Amino acid sequence: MSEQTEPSSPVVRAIRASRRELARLITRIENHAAGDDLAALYPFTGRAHVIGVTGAPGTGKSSLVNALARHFRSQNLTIGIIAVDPTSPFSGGAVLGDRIRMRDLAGDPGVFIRSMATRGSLGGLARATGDVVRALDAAGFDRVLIETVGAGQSEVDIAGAAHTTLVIEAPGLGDDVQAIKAGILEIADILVVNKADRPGVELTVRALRAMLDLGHRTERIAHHGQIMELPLALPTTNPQVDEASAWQTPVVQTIATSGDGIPDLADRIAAHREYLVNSGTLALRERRRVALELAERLREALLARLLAQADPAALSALVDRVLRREIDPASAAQSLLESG
Ligand SMILES: Nc1nc2c(ncn2[C@@H]2O[C@H](COP(=O)(O)OP(=O)(O)O)[C@@H](O)[C@H]2O)c(=O)[nH]1
Ligand SMILES: [Mg+2]
Repeated sequence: MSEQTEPSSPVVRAIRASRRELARLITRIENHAAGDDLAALYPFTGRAHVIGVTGAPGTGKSSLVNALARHFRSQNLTIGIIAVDPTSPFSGGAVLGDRIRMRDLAGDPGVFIRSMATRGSLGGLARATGDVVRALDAAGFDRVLIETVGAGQSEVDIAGAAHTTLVIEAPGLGDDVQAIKAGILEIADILVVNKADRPGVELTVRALRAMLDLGHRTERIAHHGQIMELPLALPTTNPQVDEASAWQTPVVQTIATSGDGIPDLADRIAAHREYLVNSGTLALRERRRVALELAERLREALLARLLAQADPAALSALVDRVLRREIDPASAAQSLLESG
């Protein structure tokens, strides 16, 4: 990995020197037992370009991640891959097929692949994924690819950790305009129509372009299920981000299995990164993301503190009073706050 100076942090030295140590750290992150390590590695983050790859099952996300990873490797970039499948009860989802596809990458010291276990809540999974991204970033990987199934809130959550989000469609799956969820289009920085060797590809591309033309552009940040929407056209309040520099979501055709269209897709990803940096959007998004994460962590910590202080019997009595309609839930919460 491309790092010149020896980092002062033991955990960062360890994960840069040994992928076993990196794997162990990720396990600690999944078990919520990596607080000190995450604090120690945080100053070494902020270098990697994080790319989210989302879409319905079978659209070719794993194949695309594989093809992109090979392309980046040919440019001597190091790659971290995180596969998240919250819809699967098995850790890592359709791991068998993915493993076969990834086999050629797996022996490459410039590639690190990890499937995320799916224990706990989606919010917890999104948080853990964000922390794993930080670990891979601190470990020195140039690009981090996150594969996630578009099946609900999860892809929105996980998109919050990505700088550039690719939404994958395939002909025949998504050419019914109604089937393309508006929410998933909104998180797309680049729309990829994969399986461009299949019939109906033009139809899908046209449907997506029409939907893009319909939707007004908004700048958004997703975090743990919350979406803050701000109109991108805020030139008076933020001169760095104006409409002239607004990103036009491209529609790119690929054949992941043959590699057709992959160099073009990689160019678009690089262009998006450039746009994020040059327009000031990256700094703006990072600031919002940090503010949201801080608020979320504060909320959790305050709630935990309050519940730890509360007398369980009194809490239970309060629940009973709400059930008996003697007090409404908002007033009950207020009385807890005041007694705390
Ligand atoms: N014809 C064709 N098949 C593809 C293409 N990309 C992926 N596939 C196949 O589609 C199936 C699902 O791909 P996969 O990458 O597992 O999709 P995922 O579920 O979105 O990760 C596999 O059998 C792939 O070989 C493509 O561009 N063209
Ligand atoms: Mg997959």
